[in-house]
Amino acid sequence: MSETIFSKIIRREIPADIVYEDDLCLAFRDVSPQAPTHVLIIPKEPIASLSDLEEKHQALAGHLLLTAARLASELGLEGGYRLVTNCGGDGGQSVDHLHFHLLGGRALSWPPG
Ligand code: IU
Repeated sequence: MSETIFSKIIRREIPADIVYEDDLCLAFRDVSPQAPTHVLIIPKEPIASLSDLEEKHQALAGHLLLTAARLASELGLEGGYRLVTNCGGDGGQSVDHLHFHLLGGRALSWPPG
């Protein structure tokens, strides 16, 4: 896949407010927050979207979800939160590097637009 701005964030070529990093993933605050807490959790491997995950990514996919749940706790989202990934055009995906939005800090409505 072609590279996105998220690869530049991973390499620290452009700044981001990073809240967590390990060998497999990075989490940083969204530049356009849609809730008091809005963090993006991304794999370091440049996978385009959820639809591009393969069997070999099983452990990585689990790691991303577990990291999101742990960050929600560490960021104080005891009242609840939402974890969402937009996939493809109709899903509203604008950056073609898999990312999970962790949103919380206010009551979130449903369904999304
Ligand atoms: P989407 O699900 O692909 O639409 O989400 C992309 C998100 O990436 C969106 O919420 C942007 O505000 C966010 N973002 C960012 O945090 N930093 C950037 O440099 C860019 C996008 I480009």
